[in-house]
Amino acid sequence: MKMTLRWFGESYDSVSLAQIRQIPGVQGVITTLYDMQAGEDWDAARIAAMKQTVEASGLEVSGIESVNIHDAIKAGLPERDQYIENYISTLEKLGQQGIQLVCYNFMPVFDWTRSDLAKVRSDGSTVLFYDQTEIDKINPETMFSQIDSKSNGFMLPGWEPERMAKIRELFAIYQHVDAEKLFENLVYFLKAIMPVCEKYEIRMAIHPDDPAWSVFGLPRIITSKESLLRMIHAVDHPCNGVTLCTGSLGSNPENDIPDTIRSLKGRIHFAHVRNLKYHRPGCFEEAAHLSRDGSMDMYAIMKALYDIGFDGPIRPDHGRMIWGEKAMPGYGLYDRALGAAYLNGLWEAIEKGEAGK
Ligand code: DNO
Repeated sequence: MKMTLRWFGESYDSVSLAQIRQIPGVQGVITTLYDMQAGEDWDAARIAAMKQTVEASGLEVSGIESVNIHDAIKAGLPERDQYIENYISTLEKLGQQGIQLVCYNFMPVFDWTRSDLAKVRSDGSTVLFYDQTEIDKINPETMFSQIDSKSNGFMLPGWEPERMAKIRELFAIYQHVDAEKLFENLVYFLKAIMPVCEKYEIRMAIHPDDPAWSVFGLPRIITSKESLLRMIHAVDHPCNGVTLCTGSLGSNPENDIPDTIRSLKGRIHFAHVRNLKYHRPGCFEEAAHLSRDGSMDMYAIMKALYDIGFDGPIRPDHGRMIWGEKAMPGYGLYDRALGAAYLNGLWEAIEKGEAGK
């Protein structure tokens, strides 16, 4: 595996490349052109400049998170083909720069959802928190303004103001899109992009829905081992793979993550590894990465990745906000650096334990 950190670009991130370079074992960043709207065709010169900036700091661009998918593609509207053309053109330009991993999601309207971005824990840190009973009390617009007001002034991934200004329109286009239709639209999209992925060996890595169930009545289709297997079999190409996100899949405690990892051997192209603490069904907080701080067995997760021979990029995921840091919720430096060090430690122990057998 290759340890990486997510980085939003110089104009958007409070964390610098120089800081990331000093986290032991981190070799690259997972980045994006953060101001690109879903559906836009990315500019080749900007991709090249981004790559140059990253490489000048001694790191590599290990992948893109995300090239977002326009809602016309997800909803299967007549104009989807134009947006798919743009997507293919963007992949072409990324491929020409040797960038060969793209993370994306297929969640309608929203990306990830939380009811609180700064829940205070007993250790004094703040964390992202989800409580379905809170979500049930509000409408999508209220949730957006709550999220926006707690974002520390940062633009959050998936919560771009442009997108949220059109929230009612967005809900309207999904009126006749159920889970089956959404799945068909995903397959249509993947079949269309596979040739360009094959040409440049770009690994597409779908991010699971977060949380792993329907929110505000919108269909969600990437929520379990079964749905991930269905999706990789529907377009059975090595470039069609998965971002194994433990926090998203793990929002449903019935998802057995080590077992899911083992069943996806060869098709996990990217991993987001973090821990959660369950409070009750539909309610969890994002714990520190350490197993005993939350509900997940992080050793078992890393061991499963090791056992399937996972050699792609991995990144610690959302961290707690600690030591007075002011950063985008989930994306500060300190707790993610602790997470990277911990995951590296687990990996070294597994590797040496296996070698000594
Ligand atoms: C949240 C992230 C997601 C993820 C996208 C991938 O912090 O895990 O926003 O990047 O769903 O497209």
